[in-house]
Amino acid sequence: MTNRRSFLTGAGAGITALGASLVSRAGAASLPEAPTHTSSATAAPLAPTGGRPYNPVVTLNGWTLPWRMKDGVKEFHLVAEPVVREFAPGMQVNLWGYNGQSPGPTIEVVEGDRVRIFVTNKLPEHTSVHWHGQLLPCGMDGVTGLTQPGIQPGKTFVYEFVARHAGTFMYHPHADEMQQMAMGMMGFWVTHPKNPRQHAVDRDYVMLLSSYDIEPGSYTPRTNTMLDFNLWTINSRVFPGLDPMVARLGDKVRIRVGNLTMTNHPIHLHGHRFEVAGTDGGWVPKSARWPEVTTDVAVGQMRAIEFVADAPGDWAFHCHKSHHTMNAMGHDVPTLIGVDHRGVAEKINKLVPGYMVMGDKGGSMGDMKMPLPANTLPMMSGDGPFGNLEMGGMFTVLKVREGLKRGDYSDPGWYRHPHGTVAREWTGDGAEALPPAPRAPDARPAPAPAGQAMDARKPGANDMTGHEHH
Ligand SMILES: [Cu+2]
Repeated sequence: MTNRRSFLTGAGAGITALGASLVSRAGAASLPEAPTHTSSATAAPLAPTGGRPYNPVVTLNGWTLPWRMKDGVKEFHLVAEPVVREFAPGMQVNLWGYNGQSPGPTIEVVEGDRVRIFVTNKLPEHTSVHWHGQLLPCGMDGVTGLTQPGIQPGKTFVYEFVARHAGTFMYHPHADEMQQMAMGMMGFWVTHPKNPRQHAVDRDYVMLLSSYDIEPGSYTPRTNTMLDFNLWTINSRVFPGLDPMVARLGDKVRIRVGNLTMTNHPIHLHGHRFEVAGTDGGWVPKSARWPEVTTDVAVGQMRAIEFVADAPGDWAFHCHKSHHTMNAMGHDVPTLIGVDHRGVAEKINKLVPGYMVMGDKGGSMGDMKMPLPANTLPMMSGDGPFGNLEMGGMFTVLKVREGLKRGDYSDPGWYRHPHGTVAREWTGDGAEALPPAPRAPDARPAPAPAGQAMDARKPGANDMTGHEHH
């Protein structure tokens, strides 16, 4: 829902271009209006409304901040404020963000633009904004105490600099960072090249990684957590709350990822090979790129990966740390694989109604349907075309389809696989005889030949190396 505190005319998920009359009216005021956006749907790319042309990006489950031109300067207005963000249907979280949302809106400018950003603080404590990766005058760098005093509640500060080089950047506070970033204060920044054909791609997705520690059933992150986060988000959303990334077969696709969590994330794409084409330091020369299917995005880093979407299908895109593709859970659950607790649950159930045993068959928790406290999400959920999609957290799907319209980002539904191209249960014999399945050599010591039991093997010692349970 787009709030009319803004000068933008919100149409559903999209942000439409500013009417010229609205711009000139806003231009008359000294402080630009601060558009706000509270929908968690992916907004359509915001085409440039003036200045040099560029190919706008798409912020997954987010939006781009409109601006106004004043005397040749692009003016933006960010409002730091408490927000409510839906992580996925069924879970609302109290965060801090910008202009109605966490992450804040993406800022898009062109190399060489002079940019003026007004920052109003509606938080209960001081803040500042650091423009991560920008080459700018030191006093515009946004480090509280070092380059400026904190912006006190109710105050507005102005930052102004020239966006000197094209690339992938982010913004975040440099004031009480541990609290403010743990509460979701961050946003994406893209500086487009002066020549829109340079580094041009057909689809350009942007996302920030952040993490939260939210006790199931509660609404506000615990901000003093150092490492033990339980919700791993892309643009403050978790699967199945994340939209798919859509591409037309043959499109050149860029995905820009920034990491503002406290650990690294090996980002993995199925079915394609990509290259890291850019970092927060700039573009990687073509001769220095190598093919990858996973790239690690370390803390405080940004990576822009590029590939040709040449394989139709629904391809998983996710962090490769398996705990990061799960939603909130208790991490102190013991491993129960191989433990035979037949009958145990029934006995405990007599004492503790609702008790259930986790994971004795390997523990596909995605299939467990247990009652959840209010305002939390199953660890792994999501309905796929073949059943339960056992994923949460930093997971979404790249949907590559033939014949999509340029600029069409709507979800094309699940992939229709050509006949005979889907893994299936083997039921046949004869023509499709099952090949032998050789076993790894037995590492256990060979049993002594009969009648020569000379070595002092304790009875049952052999069992210790096996996995039998009695
Ligand atoms: Cu991760």
